[in-house]
Formats: sequence, structure tokens, C-alpha cells
Amino acid sequence: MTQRPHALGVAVIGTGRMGADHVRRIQEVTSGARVTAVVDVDAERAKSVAARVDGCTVHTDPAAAMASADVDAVIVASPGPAHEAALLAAFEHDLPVLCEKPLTPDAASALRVLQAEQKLGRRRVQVGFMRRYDAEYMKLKSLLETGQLGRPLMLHNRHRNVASPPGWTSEMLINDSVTHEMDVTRWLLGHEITAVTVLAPTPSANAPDGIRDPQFVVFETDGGAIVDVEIYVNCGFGYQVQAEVVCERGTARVGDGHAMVTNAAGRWGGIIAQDYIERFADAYDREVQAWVDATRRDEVTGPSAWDGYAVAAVCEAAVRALEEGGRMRVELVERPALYD
Ligand code: NAD
Ligand code: ISE
Repeated sequence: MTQRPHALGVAVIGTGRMGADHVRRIQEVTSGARVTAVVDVDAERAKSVAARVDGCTVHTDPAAAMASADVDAVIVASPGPAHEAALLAAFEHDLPVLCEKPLTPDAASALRVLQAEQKLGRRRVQVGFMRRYDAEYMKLKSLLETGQLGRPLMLHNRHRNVASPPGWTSEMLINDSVTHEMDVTRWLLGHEITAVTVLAPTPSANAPDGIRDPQFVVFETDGGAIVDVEIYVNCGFGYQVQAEVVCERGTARVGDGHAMVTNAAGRWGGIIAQDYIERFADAYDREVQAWVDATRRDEVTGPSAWDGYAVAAVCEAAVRALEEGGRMRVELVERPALYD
């Protein structure tokens, strides 16, 4: 197996919350890579992130960074609507990409990316569905693959955030948050999601005006499983992501966060993480290292553009189910051979 002898030069596009964290990660945690360029439409933000990295150039145009001789690969961490342009530019420069979720915000644009990647004739994109790199989710996947528990019948998920950022809408609970459970369902069970129903109780008093929070989302899969997701993005008390698979001969559950339990003063308890950066720190580290290692071997592994497209299609059906009520079928194009 051949591997590039030099460290991978990475351009990070978007230097907000995730982008800045990926820059830190590559510089301080990841081996075999260094950040050579950062890009942000907000030049001041990009400059302040680049100031922490020796020799890093600053750009406001992703294509200019991609044309640099010391850029071998790209991390896209701009908002979802900017992903398609960045991905197509990376394809033109024949650069491998780690693209934060979502691949793109809707199925039509995701399909355009899928078609452009097929024209290249090889995979170029890994999508940032980082739960696949979380130690607990990986154990759960391995257990299901042994078949010991029998066929999965149901998957229960809880996804809670402390508070939604300003400007959130009811659709974003699906498009921004439940996307992770869509990917987890497809990956853990190895099924496609075929239909979606969304129910919403009277909104929590914590929810900003007009936001339908929490929501209860139900998937049906082509493997005959039923999956439910409680999404509650203004729960106030912590960041919690839990999953329990119910199989024919047993159940398995992850995400209880019982790394340390204290007993004192007549009480027992632990600490709840407050955000995804804390809860999934190890998963992001593993995800980026896996991407760097594969890229240096000239391979692409992990969640593919097909996975990004399939999730975008489920999101569209789920948003229709939220808006119109009832059960919506998910329509997918035929899976191209490149993603078999
Ligand atoms: P953010 O708003 O904090 O940062 C986005 C940055 O991109 C901003 O600095 C903005 O100025 C910049 N930007 C906007 N348009 C751009 C363009 N066309 N080119 C270059 N830069 C541009 O957002 P964030 O929370 O860091 O989210 C970024 C991405 O990461 C999104 O796709 C989001 O869904 C994803 N995300 C993933 C996770 C996860 O758990 N995997 C968590 C949070 C966010
Ligand atoms: C955010 O964009 C993420 O991807 C987080 O993992 C998720 O928990 C959160 O709800 C989203 O807003």
C-alpha cells in the first residue's frame, strides 16, 4: 500500500464553530496532515483562525485556496447551502474532500454532486456523519453485525440539545439535527428509509416562538424495522444522544454517558455534556484521522456522497410530513455502481 511521504496540506473552508475546531484538531491532534489554507467569506474570522497556524494562507474564495500548490485536500465546514459550489470546485481541482453534514441541503443539489462525482469515475467525498466514528456507536454496529441478537426490529433514538441557535426554524430540527439519526439508521441497520411520519406535541415553553420543538419522527425501513427519534433542541439541561436497538433476542443501548458515576451526600449522579464538540470530541478526532489516513493512501472511505444524497431525500420527505401531516414516502434514484 503506497502512502504520500509528506503531510497532507489541507484547506479548511468555513472557519466558524466546526471549521475552527477542525483547524485546531488537524494542527494538534491529527497525524500526517497540516492546515495550509483557510477560507471564509468573513476575512477577519479566517485571519484570526490562520493566525494560530504557521504558514497558513487566508482566502475569501474557496477556488483560490484550492488552486494553491500546497493544498492536497479540503475540509468543507461552511453552511450547508455553500457546500455544492465548494464540492464542485474541489472536483474541478481533483481534490479529496471531507464535507461536513449535510452533503447539500436538498435532494436535487445532492444528486448534482453525485452525478459530478460519477463523472470523475471515483469517489472523492467523505461526508461528516461523525457518529459512525463514535466508540459506543462502533461497538453497537459490531454487535449487530455478529447477529447474536437476531434481526433488529426497532431503533429508539433521543437527540437533545441545550438550546437552538438564533434563527432556527422547525424544519431545522429535521434538516440540521435528525440528519444524524437518518444516517445512523441506514448505517447501523443497513436498511434504506422508505417512509417518514412526524408528530409534534404542544411546543415546550423553552422553545422560541413559532418553533415546533420537540418533535417525534418515525422512519420505516426496507428491512422491516421501525425507528423513532425524539428531537428536542431546547431541552435546557444538556446535550444527549442515545440509541437503543431492540432485536429478536435482546437489546443494546448506547449514549447513557455513564463514564463516571459519583455517590455522595445521599445521591448518585454524573455529568451531562453540554454540546456536540464535547460529546463527540473523540468521534471527530477519529473521523478526521481516518479521512487523512485514507487520503494519504489515495483512497476514500466512510460515509459517501450516496449516503449524503439518501439522507437529503429522507429530509425532504420528513419536512413534508411535518408541514402537511401524515406519512410521506421517500423516493430515491437507483444507487449508482460507484457506491456499491
Ligand atoms: P458557523 O456558522 O459557525 O460557521 C460557518 C462559517 O462559514 C462562518 O464563519 C461563515 O462566515 C462561513 N461561510 C459562509 N459561507 C461561506 C462560503 N461560501 N465560503 C466560505 N465560508 C463561508 O457554522 P458551523 O456550526 O461551524 O457549521 C458548519 C457546518 O458544519 C455545517 O454544514 C453544519 O451542519 C456542520 N456541523 C456539523 C456538526 C456535527 O456534529 N457533525 C456540528 C455542527 C455543525
Ligand atoms: C448540529 O449541526 C450538529 O450536527 C449536531 O451534531 C447536532 O446535535 C445539532 O442538533 C445540530 O444543530
